[in-house]
Formats: sequence, C-alpha cells, structure tokens
Amino acid sequence: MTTHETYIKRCLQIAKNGLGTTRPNPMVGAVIVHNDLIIAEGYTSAYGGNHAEVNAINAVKDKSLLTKCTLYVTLEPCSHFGKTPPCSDLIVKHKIPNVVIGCIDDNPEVAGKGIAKLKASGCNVTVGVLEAECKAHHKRFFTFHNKKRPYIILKWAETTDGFMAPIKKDEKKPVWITNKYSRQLVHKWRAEEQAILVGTNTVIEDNPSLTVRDWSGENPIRVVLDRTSKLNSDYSIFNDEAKTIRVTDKDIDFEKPIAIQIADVLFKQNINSIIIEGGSQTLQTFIDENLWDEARVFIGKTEFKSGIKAPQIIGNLIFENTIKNDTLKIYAKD
Ligand code: AOF
Ligand code: ZN
Repeated sequence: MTTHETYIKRCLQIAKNGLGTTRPNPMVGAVIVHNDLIIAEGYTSAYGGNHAEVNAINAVKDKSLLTKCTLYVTLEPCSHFGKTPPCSDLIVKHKIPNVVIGCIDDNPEVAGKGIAKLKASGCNVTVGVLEAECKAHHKRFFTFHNKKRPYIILKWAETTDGFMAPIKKDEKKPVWITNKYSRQLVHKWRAEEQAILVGTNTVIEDNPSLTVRDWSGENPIRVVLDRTSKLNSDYSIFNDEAKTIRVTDKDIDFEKPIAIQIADVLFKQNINSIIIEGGSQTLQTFIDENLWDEARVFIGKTEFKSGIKAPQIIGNLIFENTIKNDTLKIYAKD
C-alpha cells in the first residue's frame, strides 16, 4: 500500500463513525498529515453539522502548521453553500498546499467544482486514491445521485425449507424464524438506513412499528406501500415515534412498473437509502424489476413445511456466516 493509500484507508475507517447520523449527507472522513504524522482527524457531523474537512481543520491547534500539511479526504471537498459553507474555501483560506481525494463528488452542486477551486488557488490536488473503495463506501450517496433512487437493501428471513411465513398464524404469537441475535442485528441495520419500507399485508399481519429498539440510533423514516389507502391510523407504523410516508395509488403513474414509481417517490423525498423488510409480495416487486442493490437473507433452523414462499434471488454472494444457529447470506446485485 502506498503512503497515500494508507492515509485514505484511515479516512475510510473514521468516516464509518457517521453511519446513520449524516444521512442524507455522505459519511466522509478526513485526516491532516504533517511530516508523515496524522495531526488531526475529522468525519462528517450529524446532518446539517460540520463536514469532515471542517472537523479535521478545527482539530489542528496551531493553524500555521496547515501551510505545510496534506489533507486526505474520501470525497471531493464541496464548493457550494448548502447547510454549511464550502470546504474548498476553508482549505484555500488556510493555505493547505496538498489535498488527496478518494473520489469526485457526483452531487451536481459539486461535481468537480471543489477540485477546480483548489487547483485555481495553486493547491496540489491528487484525485482517485483508493477510488473504488471510496465509491463503495459512499454507495448510498452515489446510488442516489447517479441512479436517481435510494440504495435499496432487501431483507427477509426464511425457514430451512424456504418459507417466510406459515399459512395460518395465531394473531397473538409472533412466529420467529430467526434467533434474538439476528433480530438485534436487524435493529442495527434499521439505524443505519435513512428509511424502511413494508407493504400493506405486513402491516395488517404483523403490525410492526419499524423503529430502532434493540440498538441505539435514530429511527428510519417509515414508508408503507398502501396502494388502496386501506390502512387505518391505529396501526403502530403510524404512531409518532418516527415519520411515516404512505405511498398510495395516487402517487403512482401506471405507465411505469410500481417498484420504479416507489423509487421515484423516495428520490423526491431525498431518501438516499432504504431497507425493505417485506413481505414477500413487496420484496418480489423489487426483485422483478431488478431494483435492488443488496439482499440480506437469514435462514433459520425452523421448518414450516407449507406457507408463504420466500423470494428467490440471483446475485453475487458477498457474505455468509452463522449467527448461533441461523445463517446470514448477503447478496450484491453487481
Ligand atoms: C464535504 N465533506 O463531510 C460532506 C460533503 O448541506 P451541506 O452543506 O451539509 O452539504 C451537503 C453536500 O455536501 C452533500 O450533498 C455532498 O455533496 C457534500 N458532502 N462534502 O466536503 C463532507 N458530507
Ligand atoms: Zn464540505
């Protein structure tokens, strides 16, 4: 690994501290290096707060050192006034002579303009260090800007014999396929994404609240696909613990497949990532349109022998492990 790569790797490590709080902003990481020593680090604050570069620069006590430093950052420093002033202006103001960037920011507000500002001031800019890793790290942000839809994660649990639910179930008793550790992991995942989606049947059958309870973190925005507006407001999904968006047929233009329509609605709501927790029909809608990025599938030790079949997915298996007696398989589409 080259020196540049080592420092960008460190930026990626600290950037992960922003997972679940920076949304819909990307979770950027930055480090400032002087004489081959990291003298400051920063990552993006919770949404609306400081960008990574600002936090890193603020952490340098003796600002005069900045004129002899290299700033490393996972994403191109911004050039626009959003909720905060442009990072590239701050870098120029402090006369940081070298900036090393993981990847260009595809937000049309930035898209190369940050780099141009730096170069125009005489700053020595290197772009594309660990570029693939940085793009993968910012996958939610890049999917949103390039595909004009959120990063879509499908999640379900199935029995060893491939069922998601039994045919008839006793209303009072939830039927669990996975163990409590797997279920806790799902709460962590909910905290990591900006939104969570289920269909009408899941609301009627399970009355889920879709909040983060078994983990710390913010609740995602709840999205319910309620095409005929048949869900009354007594369901837990409409409680005031989190925001809920109801998508009905009024929001849908029937010229296009439904999954694409939902993705459009979510894009307009500025949602960068969503986890789809079922049920089988809703999941299948996205699979049929090939409109997903990751599928996280638990396989529990239970057998139902009959019931509602779990979706079938064709993707690259990128992760497989056991959680006690459950198996977790994660597929990526590309
Ligand atoms: C950076 N460093 O740490 C982040 C950046 O509304 P604002 O001011 O927070 O700007 C949000 C946009 O800034 C976001 O869409 C993306 O283009 C960029 N995010 N840029 O230089 C950061 N989080
Ligand atoms: Zn910025």
